[in-house]
Amino acid sequence: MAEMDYSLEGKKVYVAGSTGMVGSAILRKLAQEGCEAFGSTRQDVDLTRQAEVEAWFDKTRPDAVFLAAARVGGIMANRTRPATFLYENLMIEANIIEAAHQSGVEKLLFLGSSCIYPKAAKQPYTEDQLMQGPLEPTNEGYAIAKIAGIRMCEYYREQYGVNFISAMPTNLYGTGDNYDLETGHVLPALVRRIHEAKLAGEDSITIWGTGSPMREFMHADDCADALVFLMKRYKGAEHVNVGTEHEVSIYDLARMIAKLTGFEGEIRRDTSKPDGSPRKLMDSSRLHGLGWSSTISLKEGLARTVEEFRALHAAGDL
Ligand code: GFB
Repeated sequence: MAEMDYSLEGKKVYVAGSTGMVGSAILRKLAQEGCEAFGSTRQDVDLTRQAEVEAWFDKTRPDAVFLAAARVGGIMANRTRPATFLYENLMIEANIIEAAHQSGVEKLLFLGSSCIYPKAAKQPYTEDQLMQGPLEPTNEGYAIAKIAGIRMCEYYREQYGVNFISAMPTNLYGTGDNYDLETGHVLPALVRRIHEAKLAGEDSITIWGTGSPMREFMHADDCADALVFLMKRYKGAEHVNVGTEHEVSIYDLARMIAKLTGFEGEIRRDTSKPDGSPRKLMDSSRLHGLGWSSTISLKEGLARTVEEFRALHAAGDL
């Protein structure tokens, strides 16, 4: 296992994005690390506003920062609102990275996404393929913002000598996900659509696209575990891929969800909707080489997610 670089014990640790799926998973994980972890809500600080972010860092004085705040969404949200995805993500990253530097933060971990890699990159994606070709057009705005965040961390390291690192997780799902059918990612959208079809006694559901794209899904708790590991044990300039190295087609994902929800109807395809990237498998050997590996299989994570969704749905809490 890689040597300890930064002990979190006794440290003040700010999780930007703590109300989101990944940020809340990081906060839960930090509860076992002997540190004073805290997040923020939009009432505390609007992270797209530089003066508010500076005031927040002056007031809270964190030692370490997880930058998990972002405007995120599924393929349709990304495709129809590229200006919002580019603008908000650039502002959040720039404000937090600069404020962290100004206030003397000891270590910062920036979170990106697997969509930073070129559309035609070799599979599985290795870290060195960044900026080697054009991006997938359906989420180019988001990807450009995330690439800028990676470069900011690298440049701040070079210019100021700070210990800022970046991690690129694969497609995530888990507790606190967005179950909206229009703006959400594929996994929560299919859990909702298939569960509701089962309850309504429908004999078919329709997935977007051809169903053949391949995706690598990781549970947010697994990802949070990897991120805390990296915060403690990684100090390199280059970003690190965070994935499980297991992939599944969208159609097979729908079949797994159908099995868990007891839905026995037909799975149809709406090919007027976009497929996006045909495949997005990441090479996570750098992370594995440091001594971390995933523990939540898709089967187990999906079963947990379907149970959580059932409870939310029954309580009318969506
Ligand atoms: O998670 P998702 O929306 O985004 O998955 P990406 C899109 C894939 O699932 C496409 C298919 O192949 C869709 O055709 N799909 C099938 C559906 N049914 C549905 C459905 O009901 N809802 C949705 N959303 N998709 C995201 C990026 O790309 O990946 C983000 O948009 C981010 O920026 C994330 O980087 C990791 O996997 O294509």
